Amino acid sequence: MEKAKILDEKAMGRAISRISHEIIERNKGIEDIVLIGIKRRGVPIAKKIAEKIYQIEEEKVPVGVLDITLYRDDLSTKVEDAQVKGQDIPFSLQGKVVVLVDDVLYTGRTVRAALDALTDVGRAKSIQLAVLIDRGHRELPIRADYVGKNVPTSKKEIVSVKLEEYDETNEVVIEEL
Ligand code: 3GP
Ligand code: 5GP
Ligand code: MG
Repeated sequence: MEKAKILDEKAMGRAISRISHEIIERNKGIEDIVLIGIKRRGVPIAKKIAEKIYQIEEEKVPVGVLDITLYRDDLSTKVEDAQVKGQDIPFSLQGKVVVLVDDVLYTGRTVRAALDALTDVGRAKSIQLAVLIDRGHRELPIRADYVGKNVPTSKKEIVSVKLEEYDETNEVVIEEL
């Protein structure tokens, strides 16, 4: 059952635009920036941020991919853990500022696994986190540096992130299980 629209297409575009500006501002440019999207929906969001940064700075930032799978009892309740399934990072992380990008931040276990994986890939200068939606309920001491929208949720709710690449539309709605 659809409950509430959190972001429509325009609002999503504005959130991604703001995050892109914040990344540039906080890092005083984009010289050392690389983006890593977490599959699946973190990847098109990372690409949208890269496009926006290109519009603003007229320079390309590399975009890599991490594939991390969650193990849980079911999608709404207990997250067991997260494991790295694969990666496509065809550039060096040495000395880079890595901005991890995901659609939803929840327990933080996906990001923890991503940090582990990145440590194996190379010694980044620093790692930052950008998420479209922070729905709360963290189980680890992880927070995002860039947030499209904070959406307090109950654990029974699902944040449905729809992106044209997978869902033919760009919007975020909250659904009840
Ligand atoms: P996505 O990144 O393509 O959106 O975390 C891996 C996948 O599992 C995610 O894919 C996400 O959609 C889905 N997923 C994980 N937890 C939840 C949840 O609580 N609700 C919903 N709807 N999907 C979830
Ligand atoms: P975490 O590891 O922080 O618990 O969960 C983060 C990952 O699970 C994200 O990659 C995200 O895709 C997915 N996730 C967690 N909760 C939700 C949710 O409510 N909706 C969607 N679409 N994905 C979620
Ligand atoms: Mg995701």
